[in-house]
Amino acid sequence: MKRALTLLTALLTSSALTSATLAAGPTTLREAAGDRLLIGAAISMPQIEDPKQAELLTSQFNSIVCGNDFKPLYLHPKPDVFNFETADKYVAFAEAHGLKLIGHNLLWHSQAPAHLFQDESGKPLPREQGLANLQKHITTIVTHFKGKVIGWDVVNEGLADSEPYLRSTPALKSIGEDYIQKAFEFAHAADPDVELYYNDYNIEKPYKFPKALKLLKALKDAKVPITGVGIQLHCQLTEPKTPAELEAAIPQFAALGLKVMFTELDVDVLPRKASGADVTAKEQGANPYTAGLPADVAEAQGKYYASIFQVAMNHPGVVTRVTTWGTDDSTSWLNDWPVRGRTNYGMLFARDLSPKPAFADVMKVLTAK
Ligand code: 9MR
Repeated sequence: MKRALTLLTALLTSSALTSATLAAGPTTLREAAGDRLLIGAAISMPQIEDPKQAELLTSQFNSIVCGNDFKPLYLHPKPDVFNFETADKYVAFAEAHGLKLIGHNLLWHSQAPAHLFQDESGKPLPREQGLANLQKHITTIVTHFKGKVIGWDVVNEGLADSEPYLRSTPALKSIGEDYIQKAFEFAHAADPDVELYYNDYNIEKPYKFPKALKLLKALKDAKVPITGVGIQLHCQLTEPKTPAELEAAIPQFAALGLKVMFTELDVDVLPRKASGADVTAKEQGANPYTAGLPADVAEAQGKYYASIFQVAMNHPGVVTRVTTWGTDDSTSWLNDWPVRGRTNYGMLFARDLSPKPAFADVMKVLTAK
């Protein structure tokens, strides 16, 4: 009798809890997004090794991308050396926790080994040699991760900020303009099932959007196997026009038959001159919030974040993923770019991993009827 009573009490309590949870609705980003949107985070080792970080990651997010450890410099440091040891730890973590993994990246002008496209004196390799190196590089890496990543940023930041079209990179100088097309073709040949993306910053902005459209249209016209375009979205509170520009850009990318992803979202609250994410930018700048983020700034950041997620929700089936470039404020690259050593607050979670006002604002957007 006593046992039956205990059981009954337990049942009542658990069903009461369940209905309370149901009435309160989703409590995490991934629950709130459901299957409408992948919610991603860029991570590094601490996020999978530190139990608290890992708990935040796996409860809030359903996809990951490595901020650094999949880059060509680390996976392919020397012509005949490929190193998958660290990267494979993320694969194991993603598999253990049912997270989708995205590979970032196969080709970039930064964090890339010189041997791919330059001789020892720094001169561009002849086209045929550059192409052969690109093919080996991409084939080896994509084959290694076959069935383990859902998609690859195949070419990262190939468009120029100031020149009229493509960025002048070692790959461009060795192979020529079709290096982008070839990169996608080699990746597709190695894994016909994996999604392939072009990823860049500021391509929603008027100065760069036409270049992006030109490139993506040329790739589609040439029947290049590209699945989607990643708009990075390294935003600033002081650049409030982004959502309108984003709204306008998305249908035009979608009209080419591309999925659209917001791949590196953060909202910088500190003053900076550099727009986007030019890694070479270095500045001096104020560091006003070392003692904490003022409530009004946190509130403004929340509104900004919400407006970006709202744009994603406005394009169901087209915008398929929103990835924040980090998880919490302490691990964000914004603490060191473009000014070194500042206390920045670009993410949805605070340094103690608690949700910031922006988290609640994003949840409101994701759960709105
Ligand atoms: O988050 C990355 C940071 O830890 C590195 O120091 C930086 C080096 O270039 O790269 C960062 O990630 C970049 C990404 O790979 C491409 N878009 C811009 C990102 C921020 O620089």
